[in-house]
Amino acid sequence: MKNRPTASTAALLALPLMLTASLPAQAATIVASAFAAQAIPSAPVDASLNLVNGDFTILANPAAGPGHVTGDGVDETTRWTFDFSSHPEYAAALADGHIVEARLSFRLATQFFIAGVGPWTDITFATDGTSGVFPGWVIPEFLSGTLGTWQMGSISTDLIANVGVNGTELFNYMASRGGQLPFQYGDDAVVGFAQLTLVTAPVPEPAAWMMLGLGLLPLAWRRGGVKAA
Ligand SMILES: [Ca+2]
Repeated sequence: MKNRPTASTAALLALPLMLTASLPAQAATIVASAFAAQAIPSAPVDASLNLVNGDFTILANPAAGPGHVTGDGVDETTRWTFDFSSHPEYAAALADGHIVEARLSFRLATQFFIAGVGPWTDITFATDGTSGVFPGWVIPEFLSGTLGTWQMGSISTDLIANVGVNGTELFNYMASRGGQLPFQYGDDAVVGFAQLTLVTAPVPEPAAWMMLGLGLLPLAWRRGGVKAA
């Protein structure tokens, strides 16, 4: 029985070491932004053509039908890429391997209102158009106005907490592209500004859990030994 306090003390002394071993990296915050040349494109183009608007490319939509153009914020898909690679904390974020918060902010302009509200059933998600289709953030109808009159506003959400995006999958998608995170917005607003703030955090490494297991083994053996004696 005398050995018991000694074994417990050893475990207590080892605990901070094991916790330290499970935190090899520190949390980091990285930010990337995309800017439009014009909040409202002054010269829309034929619906068969793309329109490059600063960091945003508004895609052609020939299927939209007669009367449609690219750049009027009606029935069109916008693509851009968030580039985190030059952020000062990018290397620290890479060492973490996991995203715990993904705060996406937009400034949007639309003239497409139904029953006085918009944007109408718009959605945004991370994708390069062929892969990485994450759960989409359905933009709430946060603007009010009348059809044909432009209105502008800003909106923001956390894709992890509120949209259900998996933080490890999002991290892997970005890291595998050298810090580039492609995005898409559709389809009844002009994206004037977009910003994504990623907060990363360390995930416990398998090695740390192994150390934890190995650290407890002698303790269990000792306690068993005491009982047998
Ligand atoms: Ca259009």
